[in-house]
Amino acid sequence: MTDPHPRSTVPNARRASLDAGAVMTLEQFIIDQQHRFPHSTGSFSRLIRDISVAAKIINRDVRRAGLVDIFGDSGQINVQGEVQKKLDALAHAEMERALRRGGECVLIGSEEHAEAIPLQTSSESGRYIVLMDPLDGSSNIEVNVSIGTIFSVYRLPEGQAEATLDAALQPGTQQVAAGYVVYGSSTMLVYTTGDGVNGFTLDPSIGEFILSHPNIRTPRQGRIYSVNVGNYRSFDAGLRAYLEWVQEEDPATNRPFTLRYIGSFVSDFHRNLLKGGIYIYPANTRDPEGKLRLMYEANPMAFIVEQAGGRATDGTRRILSKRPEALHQRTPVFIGSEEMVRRVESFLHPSSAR
Ligand code: P6P
Repeated sequence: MTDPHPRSTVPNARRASLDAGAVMTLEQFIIDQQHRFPHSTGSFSRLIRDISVAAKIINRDVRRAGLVDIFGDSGQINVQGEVQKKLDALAHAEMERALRRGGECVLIGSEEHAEAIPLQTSSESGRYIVLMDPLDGSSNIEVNVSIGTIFSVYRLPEGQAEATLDAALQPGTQQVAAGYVVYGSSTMLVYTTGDGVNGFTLDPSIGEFILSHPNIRTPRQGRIYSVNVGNYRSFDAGLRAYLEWVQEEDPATNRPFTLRYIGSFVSDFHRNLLKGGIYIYPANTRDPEGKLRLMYEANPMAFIVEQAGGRATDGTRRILSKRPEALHQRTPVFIGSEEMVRRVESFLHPSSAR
């Protein structure tokens, strides 16, 4: 069987050692990647490393959630009006602490804070903006269902001295990196810098993320669809027609498809990325703009899925090309295997169908 994950983004020297069964840590990978871009100053590498440190600490807290009194509500209401879970607040605090300490980030945008957070960094370094959902799917915390962290990285525009919110409101095509951490049966960090997608599994015995999924490519076609069909009656007629189509018996197109919906975007996305599938959170009568946030959920995952050969639209437009107007704006999301996204688009816009 050919390698499902050809190691094109892993430098030859390292690939040889990988083939010999040696492990590559995230630290080594970041250094190798940095050597491949001679102009890089190491600042970007340090930023990715800072995020990975925060991910390890959040992982520790998530794994202890049932044991230490960090369960349940923090009593604070976050900007989303949702009850903020203690772990949400902790995850934000760990990311902010790591980014402040690292000194490469000038501004943070977070689901947990209404306003963007400027970080004081020395003027000669610190040119990056990090937008994040510190803990996505937190309603699953109490029932031990996997959750995740999502991050998106932009560069402070050239010539812009002050890190304002406007500097953060760039289209997704301007991202310099995007990634997520999924706290599941194991903890994985998956990210892209625009040169393919690589997945690292945390080895808790040594506290290192190990390259386990080099050069992830998502299948062009799949059989898994992830959508909250409880909202079926509030969906657009075209989407309802698609949801009828996927249930029809047709061996030639591998139908009926399989419904898998965890209620945790990072987990549904990660499974579909590896196995092929589509995640759908559409506009509906309750959420006229959809539920997911453009800047720190849809854009980073769209960057990743496109780098892995998939597709991400709002049903009409490419997610990455949308011009943001606000930090917490929402967008409908259709994301995953290219052929599956195109198929549902043909139901949403029958007149323009192929
Ligand atoms: P619903 C979690 O709150 C989240 O943002 C995603 O992680 C998840 O896919 C979705 O909302 C679940 O929303 O309305 O289906 O419960």
